[in-house]
Amino acid sequence: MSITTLGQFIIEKQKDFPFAKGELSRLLRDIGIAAKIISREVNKAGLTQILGDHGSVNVQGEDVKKLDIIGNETFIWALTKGGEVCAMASEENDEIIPLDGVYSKSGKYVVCIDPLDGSSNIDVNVSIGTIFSIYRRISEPGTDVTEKDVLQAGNRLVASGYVVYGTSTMLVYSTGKGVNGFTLDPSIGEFCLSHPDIKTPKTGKIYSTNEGNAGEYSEGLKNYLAWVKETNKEEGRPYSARYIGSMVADFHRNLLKGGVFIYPPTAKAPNGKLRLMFECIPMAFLTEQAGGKATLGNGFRVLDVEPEKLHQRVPIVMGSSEMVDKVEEFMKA
Ligand code: AHM
Ligand code: MG
Repeated sequence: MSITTLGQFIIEKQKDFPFAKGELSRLLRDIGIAAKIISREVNKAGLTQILGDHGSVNVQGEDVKKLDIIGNETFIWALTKGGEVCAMASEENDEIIPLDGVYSKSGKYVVCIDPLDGSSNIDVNVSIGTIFSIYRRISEPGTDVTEKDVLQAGNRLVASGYVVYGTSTMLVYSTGKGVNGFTLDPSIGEFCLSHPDIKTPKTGKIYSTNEGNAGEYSEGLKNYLAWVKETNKEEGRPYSARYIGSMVADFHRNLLKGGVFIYPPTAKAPNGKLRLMFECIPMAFLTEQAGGKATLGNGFRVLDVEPEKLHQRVPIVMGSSEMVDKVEEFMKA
């Protein structure tokens, strides 16, 4: 048989890190397990009353949990059991979450997650995703973990990835040696390598932004949006607008097909909407690993931003390198 499961791939790739003791491999395996559980919950969500708002009670009298809470709890459970992680930070929690597993205090790693990104799409059966990133802790293993362990720039990232719950469930990740994608085969319950060594095209025909906000965009960006529709016809045809409103799904499509994703500052969100730690850094890392670019829209690399707050937001322009350059050219002008 010629399939490679995620578990087999992780073990094979451990060779790339000669001093590795297997902790990161085990951690990645635990993330794979959490992803499978969340995928199962997402797939049956409409049948088991876990769509919609948290706070209601189901027919059995049990609390109905929102999918993003299930996602959060699943990660906390999987990473606590694993023992490689001393703390987690989640888009769902204001503060970092020290993990209280038997081995957690001496765990070398911290993990940031957005357990269910694109939440507005949950109730309408449109793709959503999970985003994760892994850092080596700064404090001594065995001591109390602090927010500083989590607030690290993306250029110190050990690994990041996402799971997209789409027409099939896929897990895509990188440990800094390229990007690989795995599709969940429900018949055997395994993620199987389906997209080895993903490289994003240098250019493409897709732009992804919430154009409903365009009235609040900078003049430069408005001009870019006019150019993609009109002037750009010189290049053959206008670009296609594609915006799902689930960053993971928008990102995944653009990664494979080529495109640019833009979430700039708006009046409502003067620093942009997307969170540095939970959304922008992990995706920027994957973009760069696939040969693309991710900036704040002014040439500054997302991975070089020194985080100040856990839930800090930043503007982002990311995707095919030539397309990012073009957006920046307009934004500078
Ligand atoms: P969420 O973390 O609350 O789900 O919000 C993040 C999502 C991203 O997935 C998506 O790119 C963006 O919000 C869409 O925002 P908007 O509706 O403002 O375009
Ligand atoms: Mg999110």
